[in-house]
Amino acid sequence: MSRFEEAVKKYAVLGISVEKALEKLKNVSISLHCWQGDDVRGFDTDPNKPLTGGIQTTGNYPGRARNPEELMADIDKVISLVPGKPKMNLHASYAIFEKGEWVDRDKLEPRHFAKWVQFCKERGLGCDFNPTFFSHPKCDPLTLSSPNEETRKFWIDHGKASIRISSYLAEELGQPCVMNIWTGDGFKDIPGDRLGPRKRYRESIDAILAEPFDFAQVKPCVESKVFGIGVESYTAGSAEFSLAYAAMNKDKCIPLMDNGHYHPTEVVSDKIPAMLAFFDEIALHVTRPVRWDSDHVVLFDDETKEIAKEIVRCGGLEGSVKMALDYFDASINRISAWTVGYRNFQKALLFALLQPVEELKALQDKGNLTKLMVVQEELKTMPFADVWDEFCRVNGAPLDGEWFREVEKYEEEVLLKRN
Ligand code: RNT
Ligand code: ZN
Repeated sequence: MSRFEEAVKKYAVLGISVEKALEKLKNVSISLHCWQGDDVRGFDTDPNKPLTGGIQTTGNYPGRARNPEELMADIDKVISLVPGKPKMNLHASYAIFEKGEWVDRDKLEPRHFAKWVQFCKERGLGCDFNPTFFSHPKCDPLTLSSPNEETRKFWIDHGKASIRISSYLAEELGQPCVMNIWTGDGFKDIPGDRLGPRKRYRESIDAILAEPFDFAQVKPCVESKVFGIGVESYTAGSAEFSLAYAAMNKDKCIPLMDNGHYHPTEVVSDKIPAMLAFFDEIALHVTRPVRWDSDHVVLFDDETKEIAKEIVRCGGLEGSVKMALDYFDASINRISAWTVGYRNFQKALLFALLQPVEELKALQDKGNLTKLMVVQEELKTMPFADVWDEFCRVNGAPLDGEWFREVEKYEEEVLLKRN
Protein backbone atom coordinates (compact mmCIF):
# COMPACT_ATOMS: atom_id res chain seq x y z
CA MET A 1 0.00 0.00 0.00
CA SER A 2 1.35 3.44 -0.88
CA ARG A 3 1.74 6.15 1.73
CA PHE A 4 -1.16 7.98 0.13
CA GLU A 5 -3.42 4.91 0.34
CA GLU A 6 -2.51 4.51 3.98
CA ALA A 7 -3.35 8.14 4.62
CA VAL A 8 -6.73 7.71 2.91
CA LYS A 9 -7.46 4.79 5.25
CA LYS A 10 -6.47 6.72 8.35
CA TYR A 11 -8.65 9.68 7.43
CA ALA A 12 -11.52 7.32 6.60
CA VAL A 13 -11.45 6.05 10.19
CA LEU A 14 -12.29 9.61 11.24
CA GLY A 15 -15.08 9.71 8.69
CA ILE A 16 -13.15 12.03 6.35
CA SER A 17 -13.13 11.53 2.60
CA VAL A 18 -9.74 12.44 1.20
CA GLU A 19 -11.13 12.13 -2.30
CA LYS A 20 -13.78 14.76 -1.62
CA ALA A 21 -11.22 17.11 -0.08
CA LEU A 22 -8.92 16.81 -3.10
CA GLU A 23 -11.80 17.37 -5.49
CA LYS A 24 -12.99 20.40 -3.60
CA LEU A 25 -9.59 22.11 -3.41
CA LYS A 26 -8.94 21.55 -7.10
CA ASN A 27 -11.63 24.05 -8.01
CA VAL A 28 -10.75 26.71 -5.46
CA SER A 29 -9.57 29.98 -6.91
CA ILE A 30 -6.95 31.98 -5.05
CA SER A 31 -5.82 35.31 -6.49
CA LEU A 32 -2.14 35.64 -7.21
CA HIS A 33 -0.93 39.21 -6.72
CA CYS A 34 1.19 40.47 -9.61
CA TRP A 35 2.97 42.94 -7.31
CA GLN A 36 5.22 40.39 -5.57
CA GLY A 37 7.26 40.22 -8.79
CA ASP A 38 8.53 43.80 -8.91
CA ASP A 39 8.26 45.09 -5.33
CA VAL A 40 4.97 46.91 -6.05
CA ARG A 41 6.57 49.31 -8.54
CA GLY A 42 4.25 48.95 -11.53
CA PHE A 43 4.78 50.27 -15.05
CA ASP A 44 2.93 53.59 -15.17
CA THR A 45 5.24 55.85 -13.18
CA ASP A 46 8.96 56.07 -12.45
CA PRO A 47 9.86 52.63 -11.07
CA ASN A 48 12.45 54.18 -8.78
CA LYS A 49 10.02 56.46 -6.96
CA PRO A 50 9.36 55.55 -3.33
CA LEU A 51 6.44 53.31 -2.43
CA THR A 52 3.93 55.49 -0.55
CA GLY A 53 0.70 54.92 1.36
CA GLY A 54 2.32 53.46 4.46
CA ILE A 55 3.46 50.27 2.74
CA GLN A 56 7.06 49.27 2.25
CA THR A 57 9.14 46.62 0.61
CA THR A 58 12.54 45.90 2.07
CA GLY A 59 15.45 44.13 0.45
CA ASN A 60 17.16 44.27 -2.89
CA TYR A 61 17.35 40.65 -3.99
CA PRO A 62 18.48 40.39 -7.61
CA GLY A 63 16.07 39.56 -10.43
CA ARG A 64 13.16 41.96 -9.99
CA ALA A 65 10.89 42.03 -13.05
CA ARG A 66 11.45 45.33 -14.87
CA ASN A 67 8.78 45.22 -17.56
CA PRO A 68 5.58 43.37 -18.52
CA GLU A 69 7.43 40.63 -20.41
CA GLU A 70 9.63 39.79 -17.44
CA LEU A 71 6.74 39.94 -14.99
CA MET A 72 4.62 37.65 -17.16
CA ALA A 73 7.48 35.20 -17.59
CA ASP A 74 7.94 35.11 -13.81
CA ILE A 75 4.23 34.57 -13.23
CA ASP A 76 4.33 31.71 -15.72
CA LYS A 77 7.12 30.14 -13.73
CA VAL A 78 5.04 30.39 -10.55
CA ILE A 79 1.99 28.93 -12.30
CA SER A 80 4.09 25.93 -13.30
CA LEU A 81 5.10 25.39 -9.67
CA VAL A 82 1.72 25.50 -7.96
CA PRO A 83 -1.08 22.95 -8.20
CA GLY A 84 -4.17 24.02 -10.13
CA LYS A 85 -4.87 27.41 -11.65
CA PRO A 86 -4.63 30.70 -9.79
CA LYS A 87 -6.67 33.78 -10.60
CA MET A 88 -4.60 36.84 -11.53
CA ASN A 89 -4.71 39.99 -9.43
CA LEU A 90 -3.56 43.24 -11.02
CA HIS A 91 -3.08 46.77 -9.82
CA ALA A 92 -3.95 49.67 -12.13
CA SER A 93 -0.29 50.70 -12.03
CA TYR A 94 0.46 47.61 -14.14
CA ALA A 95 -1.24 49.11 -17.22
CA ILE A 96 0.63 48.27 -20.39
CA PHE A 97 0.99 51.17 -22.84
CA GLU A 98 1.88 51.06 -26.50
CA LYS A 99 5.27 52.52 -27.31
CA GLY A 100 5.22 56.29 -26.86
CA GLU A 101 1.78 56.30 -25.26
CA TRP A 102 1.05 57.17 -21.65
CA VAL A 103 -2.07 58.30 -19.80
CA ASP A 104 -2.49 59.23 -16.18
CA ARG A 105 -4.51 57.00 -13.83
CA ASP A 106 -7.73 59.00 -14.20
CA LYS A 107 -7.70 58.30 -17.94
CA LEU A 108 -6.91 54.58 -17.93
CA GLU A 109 -9.00 52.48 -20.27
CA PRO A 110 -9.71 48.78 -20.66
CA ARG A 111 -7.43 48.63 -23.68
CA HIS A 112 -4.45 49.35 -21.42
CA PHE A 113 -5.08 45.91 -19.95
CA ALA A 114 -5.61 44.09 -23.26
CA LYS A 115 -2.22 42.39 -23.00
CA TRP A 116 -3.12 41.09 -19.55
CA VAL A 117 -6.44 39.83 -20.90
CA GLN A 118 -4.58 37.99 -23.60
CA PHE A 119 -2.20 36.57 -20.99
CA CYS A 120 -5.11 35.35 -18.86
CA LYS A 121 -7.08 34.00 -21.82
CA GLU A 122 -4.17 31.95 -23.08
CA ARG A 123 -3.88 30.36 -19.66
CA GLY A 124 -7.59 30.14 -18.84
CA LEU A 125 -7.35 32.47 -15.83
CA GLY A 126 -9.76 34.99 -14.32
CA CYS A 127 -8.49 38.32 -13.07
CA ASP A 128 -9.09 40.64 -10.11
CA PHE A 129 -8.27 44.33 -10.14
CA ASN A 130 -7.20 47.17 -7.87
CA PRO A 131 -7.22 50.91 -8.46
CA THR A 132 -3.80 52.20 -7.34
CA PHE A 133 -4.21 55.07 -4.87
CA PHE A 134 -0.53 55.24 -3.87
CA SER A 135 2.99 55.87 -5.21
CA HIS A 136 1.87 58.71 -7.47
CA PRO A 137 2.58 62.48 -7.58
CA LYS A 138 -1.12 63.23 -7.04
CA CYS A 139 -1.13 61.70 -3.54
CA ASP A 140 -1.09 65.00 -1.64
CA PRO A 141 -0.58 62.73 0.51
CA LEU A 142 -4.34 62.13 0.75
CA THR A 143 -6.31 60.78 -2.21
CA LEU A 144 -10.02 59.99 -1.88
CA SER A 145 -10.17 61.88 1.42
CA SER A 146 -8.23 64.95 0.27
CA PRO A 147 -9.63 68.41 1.04
CA ASN A 148 -8.31 69.51 -2.35
CA GLU A 149 -11.23 69.02 -4.73
CA GLU A 150 -9.02 68.69 -7.77
CA THR A 151 -6.98 65.92 -6.16
CA ARG A 152 -10.09 64.17 -4.93
CA LYS A 153 -11.69 64.33 -8.38
CA PHE A 154 -8.57 62.87 -9.98
CA TRP A 155 -8.74 59.86 -7.67
CA ILE A 156 -12.51 59.45 -8.03
CA ASP A 157 -12.01 59.39 -11.79
CA HIS A 158 -9.33 56.77 -11.29
CA GLY A 159 -11.80 54.69 -9.27
CA LYS A 160 -14.43 55.01 -11.99
CA ALA A 161 -11.93 54.06 -14.68
CA SER A 162 -11.07 51.03 -12.54
CA ILE A 163 -14.73 49.96 -12.42
CA ARG A 164 -14.83 50.06 -16.22
CA ILE A 165 -11.61 48.06 -16.44
CA SER A 166 -12.94 45.53 -13.92
CA SER A 167 -16.13 45.09 -15.97
CA TYR A 168 -13.97 44.52 -19.04
CA LEU A 169 -11.85 41.90 -17.25
CA ALA A 170 -14.94 40.08 -15.98
CA GLU A 171 -16.59 40.09 -19.37
CA GLU A 172 -13.53 39.06 -21.34
CA LEU A 173 -12.46 36.32 -18.95
CA GLY A 174 -15.88 35.00 -17.98
CA GLN A 175 -15.23 35.23 -14.22
CA PRO A 176 -16.32 37.92 -11.77
CA CYS A 177 -13.67 40.52 -10.99
CA VAL A 178 -13.06 41.53 -7.38
CA MET A 179 -12.09 45.22 -7.35
CA ASN A 180 -10.51 46.35 -4.13
CA ILE A 181 -10.43 49.93 -2.92
CA TRP A 182 -7.59 50.62 -0.52
CA THR A 183 -5.97 53.96 0.16
CA GLY A 184 -3.17 54.78 2.56
CA ASP A 185 -4.88 58.07 3.43
CA GLY A 186 -3.95 59.12 6.93
CA PHE A 187 -1.63 61.15 9.14
CA LYS A 188 1.67 60.59 10.87
CA ASP A 189 0.65 62.68 13.83
CA ILE A 190 -2.47 63.71 15.73
CA PRO A 191 -4.94 65.09 13.17
CA GLY A 192 -6.87 68.32 13.71
CA ASP A 193 -9.92 66.82 12.07
CA ARG A 194 -10.72 63.13 12.11
CA LEU A 195 -14.24 63.35 10.72
CA GLY A 196 -13.70 65.55 7.64
CA PRO A 197 -11.40 63.14 5.76
CA ARG A 198 -13.74 60.24 6.51
CA LYS A 199 -16.79 62.11 5.24
CA ARG A 200 -14.92 62.95 2.05
CA TYR A 201 -13.68 59.36 1.75
CA ARG A 202 -17.24 58.12 2.07
CA GLU A 203 -18.48 60.56 -0.58
CA SER A 204 -15.64 59.57 -2.88
CA ILE A 205 -16.43 55.86 -2.67
CA ASP A 206 -20.09 56.72 -3.30
CA ALA A 207 -19.03 58.65 -6.41
CA ILE A 208 -16.86 55.77 -7.65
CA LEU A 209 -19.60 53.20 -7.13
CA ALA A 210 -22.06 55.45 -8.97
CA GLU A 211 -20.24 54.36 -12.13
CA PRO A 212 -22.57 51.74 -13.66
CA PHE A 213 -21.57 48.07 -13.20
CA ASP A 214 -23.15 44.67 -12.74
CA PHE A 215 -22.64 43.58 -9.11
CA ALA A 216 -22.72 39.93 -10.21
CA GLN A 217 -19.65 40.59 -12.36
CA VAL A 218 -17.73 43.30 -10.54
CA LYS A 219 -17.26 43.00 -6.79
CA PRO A 220 -16.02 46.29 -5.37
CA CYS A 221 -14.48 45.92 -1.90
CA VAL A 222 -13.36 48.34 0.77
CA GLU A 223 -10.22 47.32 2.63
CA SER A 224 -9.64 48.71 6.12
CA LYS A 225 -6.35 49.36 7.86
CA VAL A 226 -5.21 50.22 11.34
CA PHE A 227 -2.02 52.16 10.52
CA GLY A 228 0.96 52.30 8.17
CA ILE A 229 4.58 53.48 8.28
CA GLY A 230 4.46 57.27 8.26
CA VAL A 231 0.71 57.10 8.85
CA GLU A 232 0.80 55.99 12.47
CA SER A 233 -1.74 58.19 14.16
CA TYR A 234 -4.77 58.19 11.92
CA THR A 235 -6.08 56.11 9.01
CA ALA A 236 -9.17 57.42 7.22
CA GLY A 237 -10.23 53.92 6.10
CA SER A 238 -10.21 52.41 9.57
CA ALA A 239 -11.94 49.13 10.48
CA GLU A 240 -15.14 50.81 11.63
CA PHE A 241 -15.22 53.11 8.62
CA SER A 242 -14.85 50.28 6.11
CA LEU A 243 -17.14 47.86 7.86
CA ALA A 244 -19.85 50.49 8.21
CA TYR A 245 -19.45 51.50 4.58
CA ALA A 246 -19.80 47.93 3.36
CA ALA A 247 -22.71 47.21 5.70
CA MET A 248 -24.61 50.24 4.46
CA ASN A 249 -23.91 49.52 0.80
CA LYS A 250 -24.48 45.79 0.66
CA ASP A 251 -26.03 46.05 -2.78
CA LYS A 252 -22.80 47.23 -4.38
CA CYS A 253 -19.84 46.61 -2.12
CA ILE A 254 -18.25 43.95 0.10
CA PRO A 255 -15.83 44.27 3.02
CA LEU A 256 -12.22 43.16 2.61
CA MET A 257 -10.07 42.11 5.55
CA ASP A 258 -6.29 41.97 5.25
CA ASN A 259 -4.87 40.02 8.18
CA GLY A 260 -1.98 42.49 8.45
CA HIS A 261 -4.34 45.38 9.13
CA TYR A 262 -5.38 44.86 12.74
CA HIS A 263 -3.90 45.23 16.17
CA PRO A 264 -1.40 42.40 16.72
CA THR A 265 -3.58 40.31 19.02
CA GLU A 266 -6.68 40.56 16.84
CA VAL A 267 -7.15 37.66 14.44
CA VAL A 268 -8.95 37.66 11.11
CA SER A 269 -9.78 33.97 11.55
CA ASP A 270 -12.31 34.96 14.20
CA LYS A 271 -13.58 37.91 12.17
CA ILE A 272 -14.53 35.68 9.21
CA PRO A 273 -17.51 33.96 10.92
CA ALA A 274 -18.48 37.23 12.59
CA MET A 275 -18.71 38.94 9.21
CA LEU A 276 -20.43 35.99 7.54
CA ALA A 277 -23.21 36.26 10.10
CA PHE A 278 -24.14 39.50 8.29
CA PHE A 279 -22.60 39.51 4.80
CA ASP A 280 -23.28 37.12 1.91
CA GLU A 281 -19.81 37.79 0.60
CA ILE A 282 -16.53 38.94 2.11
CA ALA A 283 -13.02 39.26 0.69
CA LEU A 284 -9.63 38.52 2.23
CA HIS A 285 -6.04 39.55 1.73
CA VAL A 286 -3.94 36.76 3.11
CA THR A 287 -0.55 37.91 4.30
CA ARG A 288 1.80 37.52 7.27
CA PRO A 289 2.31 40.49 9.51
CA VAL A 290 5.44 40.38 11.65
CA ARG A 291 4.88 42.97 14.43
CA TRP A 292 3.25 45.29 11.88
CA ASP A 293 1.77 45.05 8.36
CA SER A 294 5.13 43.87 7.11
CA ASP A 295 3.71 41.66 4.36
CA HIS A 296 6.04 38.73 4.89
CA VAL A 297 5.52 35.58 2.81
CA VAL A 298 2.54 33.49 3.96
CA LEU A 299 3.69 30.46 5.95
CA PHE A 300 1.90 27.26 6.92
CA ASP A 301 1.52 28.72 10.39
CA ASP A 302 -1.18 28.64 13.03
CA GLU A 303 -3.13 31.72 11.99
CA THR A 304 -3.02 30.83 8.28
CA LYS A 305 -4.40 27.40 9.20
CA GLU A 306 -7.03 28.99 11.42
CA ILE A 307 -8.11 31.38 8.64
CA ALA A 308 -8.38 28.47 6.21
CA LYS A 309 -10.36 26.44 8.75
CA GLU A 310 -12.90 29.20 9.16
CA ILE A 311 -13.24 29.67 5.41
CA VAL A 312 -13.93 25.94 4.99
CA ARG A 313 -16.20 25.57 8.03
CA CYS A 314 -18.27 28.61 7.10
CA GLY A 315 -18.80 27.36 3.55
CA GLY A 316 -16.52 30.04 2.13
CA LEU A 317 -15.20 27.80 -0.63
CA GLU A 318 -18.67 27.91 -2.17
CA GLY A 319 -17.88 31.46 -3.28
CA SER A 320 -18.79 33.62 -0.31
CA VAL A 321 -15.15 34.24 0.61
CA LYS A 322 -12.96 35.83 -2.08
CA MET A 323 -9.36 34.88 -1.34
CA ALA A 324 -6.33 36.81 -2.49
CA LEU A 325 -2.71 36.82 -1.44
CA ASP A 326 -1.14 40.16 -0.57
CA TYR A 327 2.50 40.27 0.45
CA PHE A 328 5.75 41.49 -1.04
CA ASP A 329 9.20 40.45 0.06
CA ALA A 330 12.12 41.94 -1.87
CA SER A 331 14.79 40.27 0.26
CA ILE A 332 14.46 36.75 -1.15
CA ASN A 333 13.93 35.15 -4.54
CA ARG A 334 10.55 36.53 -5.64
CA ILE A 335 9.46 33.41 -7.55
CA SER A 336 10.08 31.41 -4.41
CA ALA A 337 8.23 33.99 -2.28
CA TRP A 338 5.16 33.75 -4.53
CA THR A 339 5.30 29.95 -4.72
CA VAL A 340 5.82 29.31 -1.01
CA GLY A 341 2.94 31.60 -0.06
CA TYR A 342 0.55 30.23 -2.65
CA ARG A 343 1.31 26.61 -1.86
CA ASN A 344 1.08 27.30 1.86
CA PHE A 345 -2.35 28.77 1.56
CA GLN A 346 -3.46 25.77 -0.50
CA LYS A 347 -1.94 23.52 2.16
CA ALA A 348 -3.86 25.35 4.86
CA LEU A 349 -7.10 24.89 2.92
CA LEU A 350 -6.40 21.20 2.38
CA PHE A 351 -5.57 20.78 6.06
CA ALA A 352 -8.93 22.38 6.85
CA LEU A 353 -10.77 20.19 4.36
CA LEU A 354 -9.40 17.11 6.13
CA GLN A 355 -11.20 17.80 9.39
CA PRO A 356 -14.38 16.16 10.69
CA VAL A 357 -16.31 19.42 10.72
CA GLU A 358 -19.68 17.93 11.66
CA GLU A 359 -18.21 15.89 14.50
CA LEU A 360 -16.39 18.92 15.91
CA LYS A 361 -19.56 20.99 15.81
CA ALA A 362 -21.52 18.23 17.52
CA LEU A 363 -18.93 17.86 20.26
CA GLN A 364 -19.10 21.59 20.92
CA ASP A 365 -22.89 21.68 20.93
CA LYS A 366 -23.09 18.71 23.28
CA GLY A 367 -20.63 20.44 25.57
CA ASN A 368 -18.03 17.70 25.23
CA LEU A 369 -15.18 20.15 25.21
CA THR A 370 -12.68 17.60 26.52
CA LYS A 371 -13.06 15.35 23.51
CA LEU A 372 -13.19 18.40 21.24
CA MET A 373 -9.69 19.31 22.37
CA VAL A 374 -8.38 15.76 22.00
CA VAL A 375 -9.76 15.31 18.49
CA GLN A 376 -8.47 18.69 17.34
CA GLU A 377 -5.01 17.99 18.73
CA GLU A 378 -4.79 14.56 17.15
CA LEU A 379 -5.69 15.97 13.74
CA LYS A 380 -2.39 17.82 13.80
CA THR A 381 -0.35 14.63 13.45
CA MET A 382 -2.45 12.92 10.79
CA PRO A 383 -0.54 11.99 7.59
CA PHE A 384 -1.49 15.25 5.91
CA ALA A 385 1.74 15.53 3.91
CA ASP A 386 0.92 12.40 1.91
CA VAL A 387 -2.38 13.89 0.85
CA TRP A 388 -0.69 17.17 -0.09
CA ASP A 389 1.80 15.28 -2.27
CA GLU A 390 -1.09 13.55 -4.01
CA PHE A 391 -2.79 16.90 -4.59
CA CYS A 392 0.37 18.21 -6.27
CA ARG A 393 0.72 15.03 -8.33
CA VAL A 394 -2.81 15.03 -9.72
CA ASN A 395 -2.77 18.75 -10.40
CA GLY A 396 0.42 18.85 -12.41
CA ALA A 397 2.71 20.49 -9.90
CA PRO A 398 6.07 19.42 -8.52
CA LEU A 399 6.10 18.07 -4.95
CA ASP A 400 7.68 19.71 -1.92
CA GLY A 401 11.37 18.94 -2.23
CA GLU A 402 11.20 19.17 -6.02
CA TRP A 403 10.02 22.62 -7.06
CA PHE A 404 12.78 24.68 -5.50
CA ARG A 405 15.33 23.19 -7.90
CA GLU A 406 13.30 24.73 -10.70
CA VAL A 407 13.53 28.12 -9.01
CA GLU A 408 17.28 27.82 -8.61
CA LYS A 409 17.61 26.96 -12.28
CA TYR A 410 15.40 29.88 -13.30
CA GLU A 411 17.39 32.20 -11.07
CA GLU A 412 20.61 31.15 -12.70
CA GLU A 413 19.34 31.16 -16.26
CA VAL A 414 17.01 34.16 -16.16
CA LEU A 415 16.88 36.26 -13.00
CA LEU A 416 20.59 36.78 -12.46
CA LYS A 417 20.92 38.04 -16.01
CA ARG A 418 18.68 41.00 -15.14
CA ASN A 419 20.38 43.83 -13.33
C1 RNT B 1 -1.76 47.84 1.94
C2 RNT B 1 -2.90 46.97 1.52
C3 RNT B 1 -3.11 46.84 0.04
C4 RNT B 1 -1.82 46.68 -0.73
C5 RNT B 1 -1.98 46.22 -2.16
C6 RNT B 1 -0.76 46.46 -2.97
O1 RNT B 1 -1.54 47.82 3.28
O2 RNT B 1 -2.77 45.72 2.10
O3 RNT B 1 -4.00 45.83 -0.20
O4 RNT B 1 -0.94 45.80 -0.10
O5 RNT B 1 -3.10 46.77 -2.71
ZN1 ZN C 1 -4.09 44.21 1.46
